[in-house]
Amino acid sequence: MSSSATDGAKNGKSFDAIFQVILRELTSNAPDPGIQQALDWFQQVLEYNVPHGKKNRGLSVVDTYRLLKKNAHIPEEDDQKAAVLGWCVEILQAFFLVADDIMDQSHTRRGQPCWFRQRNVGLIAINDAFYLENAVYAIIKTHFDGLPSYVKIMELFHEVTMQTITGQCLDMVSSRPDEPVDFSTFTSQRYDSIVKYKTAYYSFYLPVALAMYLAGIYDEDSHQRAKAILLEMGHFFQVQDDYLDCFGTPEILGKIGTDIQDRKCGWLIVQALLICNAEQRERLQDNYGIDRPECIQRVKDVYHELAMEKVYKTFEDESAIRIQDLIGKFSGSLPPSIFMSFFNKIFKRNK
Ligand code: GPP
Ligand code: MG
Ligand code: MG
Ligand code: MG
Repeated sequence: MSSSATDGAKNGKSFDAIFQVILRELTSNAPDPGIQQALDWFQQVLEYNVPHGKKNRGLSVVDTYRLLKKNAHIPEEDDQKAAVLGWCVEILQAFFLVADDIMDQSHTRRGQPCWFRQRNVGLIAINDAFYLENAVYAIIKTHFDGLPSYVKIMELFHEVTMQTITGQCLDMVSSRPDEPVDFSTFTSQRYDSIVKYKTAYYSFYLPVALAMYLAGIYDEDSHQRAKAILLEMGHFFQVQDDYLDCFGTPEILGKIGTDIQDRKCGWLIVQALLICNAEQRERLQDNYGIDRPECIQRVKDVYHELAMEKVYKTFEDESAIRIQDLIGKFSGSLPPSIFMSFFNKIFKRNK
């Protein structure tokens, strides 16, 4: 095994070990014995919804922090702080996913039934989402209160949550169940705003910005540069998500696509509308947003006629060149490896 692979395995293990620490902090020793049942419930919420994903976002906090520290010795305590922040990002993500699956009426997530579909959960999942969101601030207080980075970290989580909620709002109001679906609103500009806000800030800028704060990098110029690069990567990531929703393998992806029946303003439909002929547009108009297998199939038939898989592959290759170019030109005083390492985690993914 190469030394970086050995490090990777070690990172993975210690990262998982920190989750157990956080779990204990959040759910044991109720300050009032009267709330112990809530803590026991929340432990199940955390175990079911937090640790079973790819952990790209969480691990990126740790990886970015180590790359920023380059060869300097990192005290064990600081390394653990990066892992704590990584788990905070994963818990924030769990909050979004629990809520998003209710809104999108999804069935599976990470290879298991969506939390709200579990027996004995249902609408309690709404409160569980709030519980997850607020756990982030409890963890940050436990581990960062009194440190110079505390307020910046807390404000960043608040700001990014607001951006994500704004993006989710755009996503939801762009797919309202009006009759008939209004394709004139499915523009590239609308799409760009949805994905920037609902995905890119929290999935890409947040993990790297947290690592930068931890490494003592607060200057506006570096943060603006990181943001420009990472929002570009976030856009690319959500295009992948939209493509995989239709063309991915549910068993590998761990979730079953719902974008067509949910009438989402997603990448495939926006691109298809740009290149289809009048007859194909009519078929899309008649079938998009209807939750019946034959209607979903007719939309997929048009996607196949338009060779959307090929359109996507071209977009993927062009994006890789554009993003690598941007990293090369725009990293400023930040090591380009922090962006390349994140990009390599997601490029050509199938899950
Ligand atoms: C991804 O959308 C966006 C989110 C998960 C953010 C949700 C934000 C909230 C404030 C709840 P998606 O629906 O395409 O994701 P997926 O395909 O994973 O369901
Ligand atoms: Mg959604
Ligand atoms: Mg969804
Ligand atoms: Mg999706």
